[in-house]
Amino acid sequence: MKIYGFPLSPFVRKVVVAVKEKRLDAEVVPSNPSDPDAEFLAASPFGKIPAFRDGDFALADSTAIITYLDAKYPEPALLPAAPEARARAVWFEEVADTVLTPTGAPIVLNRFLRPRLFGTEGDEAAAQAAEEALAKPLAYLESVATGEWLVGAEFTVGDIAVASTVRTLGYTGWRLDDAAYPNVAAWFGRVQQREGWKAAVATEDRIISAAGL
Ligand SMILES: N[C@@H](CCC(=O)N[C@@H](CS)C(=O)NCC(=O)O)C(=O)O
Repeated sequence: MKIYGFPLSPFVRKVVVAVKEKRLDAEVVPSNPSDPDAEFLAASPFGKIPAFRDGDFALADSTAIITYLDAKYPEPALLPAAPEARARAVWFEEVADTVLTPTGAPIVLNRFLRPRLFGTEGDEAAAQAAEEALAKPLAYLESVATGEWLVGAEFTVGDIAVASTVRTLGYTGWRLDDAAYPNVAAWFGRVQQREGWKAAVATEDRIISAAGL
């Protein structure tokens, strides 16, 4: 199994965590959308990360890849069986992918990618505005993160996606305000204690340090 991408991306990390939660083995192949090679492009026709290969089967997009993984390797399930829980898991994945990540993206771009990777100056005003805009999705998550996991008793793709975005923001120096968001902070603490998460972070740390970041 191969995962193409760079685990600084919350979308790539989602797949790495899902693989580790399922106790599967995958090689993470560092792949750069700005300098794609043929093997990566064969799995990701639009050059986006993550991409994935399992034998002859290749696919891109974190949601599509995790859908495949959960169907092919069902234990432990990341998409619950009960209709309500399954839909809520996908909802939280969407909150992460389409609200939290894009809202926080100017922080990542202007406080990490531009100054650390691209060697250009970040737009601090844009980062500051994004930090303020994060209050709305964080307040929402605070109001619902009252159980063990976001959907309740089951750890799901929704937990993976939201936690993955929080971790990427951490690369910029941004920190979750524990006093303002105690439920989210306690939930994130529980995610970080999971063996699958810890294994994914260990893989990530190796890749980031090999890249000199
Ligand atoms: N919906 C996609 C989003 C993937 C995505 O936007 N990845 C970004 C990195 S975080 C990317 O590849 N950007 C480069 C590009 O769009 O060329 C997923 O869930 O995998």
